[in-house]
Amino acid sequence: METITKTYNEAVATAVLDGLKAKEKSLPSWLFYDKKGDKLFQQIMRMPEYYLTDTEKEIIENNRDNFLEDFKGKDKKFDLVELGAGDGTKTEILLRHFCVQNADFRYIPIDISSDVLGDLKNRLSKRLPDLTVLPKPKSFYDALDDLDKKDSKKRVLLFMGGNIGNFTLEGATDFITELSKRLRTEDELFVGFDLKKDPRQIQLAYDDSQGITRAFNLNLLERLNTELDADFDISKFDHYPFYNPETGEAKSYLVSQEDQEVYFGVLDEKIVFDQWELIYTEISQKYDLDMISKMAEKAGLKIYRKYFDRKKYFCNIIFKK
Ligand code: AVI
Repeated sequence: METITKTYNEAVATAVLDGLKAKEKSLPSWLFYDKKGDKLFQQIMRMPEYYLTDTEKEIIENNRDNFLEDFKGKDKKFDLVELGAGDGTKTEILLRHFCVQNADFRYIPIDISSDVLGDLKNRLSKRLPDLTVLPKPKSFYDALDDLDKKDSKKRVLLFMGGNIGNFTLEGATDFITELSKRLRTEDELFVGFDLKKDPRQIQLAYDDSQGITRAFNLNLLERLNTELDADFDISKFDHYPFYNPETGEAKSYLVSQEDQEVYFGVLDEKIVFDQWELIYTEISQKYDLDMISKMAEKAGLKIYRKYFDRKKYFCNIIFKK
C-alpha cells in the first residue's frame, strides 16, 4: 500500500516538541504569525483596548519634524533601517513626511520574509513613488552585517510597535547590545517601549471584550492541527493573560481545561496535558524609565532623546553610542 507522507516544517516541529516536552510547557510566539494570525494581529492593532497602536502613532504624528532633525546626519543624509517590516502604517507617516520635506534619505526595511518585503515595496512604490526602498530579506543581524561597510552615511535603526516587549528583559538587553555593537558613532537606534501603567489597562489590552486576542492565542493550536496534523480540541483550551505590575511582565498562556492527550500525526508523538496546566505563549514586557536606562547602560548606549504621548503610556527613545 502506498504511504502518503505529509511534508512539514522542521523548524516548527522542533520548536513545538521542545516547548511541549519541557517541564513548564511553552510555544514560541513567532508561531502566532501565520496567515490567520497576521490577520488577527491587524485586528488587535485596531481594537480600542490595544492602546499601543494609537499612542505610538500620536508620538510620531506630533514629532515628525523633531525626528527629521534628530535623524539627519552632519551632511543632512541618512539611511532609515527598519528592523521588521511590520504593517508599516506608523513608519509610513514618517516616510511620507520626510519625502514631503525633501529629506535626503533611503528606506531599508529588513525582514526574514521576502513576501512581506515585496508587498511593502509595492505599496510604497505606489504611495511614495520618489522614495528609495532597499529591502533586505534576511535576519536582522545578517542584514545589518551586510550593509556596505564603506558607506559612511548616518544610519538610524528603527524598532517600533513595542516589539521590544516580546523579548524578556534579559533577551531585550542582549538584542540591544548586539545592535549597539553594529552602531557607529553618528548612528542612532530608535525604539518604541510600552510603559508600565494601570494594570487593568494592560490586562484589557491582552484580554479584549471581543475575544480577538483569545482567538489570536488559540490560533497557535489551530496552526499545529493544520501543519503538524495534531488533534487539539480548541474548545478544551482557554486564553489566560496575566500582568504583573511589579515586574512589568504581561504573559499570555493557554490553559488546559481538563486532563487530555494530544496526538501529533506527522511526528507520531503524544503530549499529555493535566487539567489547568499552562502553555506559556508570549511575553509583552512593560518598561519604566529606570529599566530602560539600566538596559542602555548595559548595552553601552546613551539615551539621546525621549518622546512620550500625552498619557505617558508609550515612549519612543533614541539611543546613541
Ligand atoms: C507584536 N507585539 C508588540 C504585540 C504585543 O503587544 O506584545 C503582540 C500581541 N500579542 C497579543 N496582543 C498583541
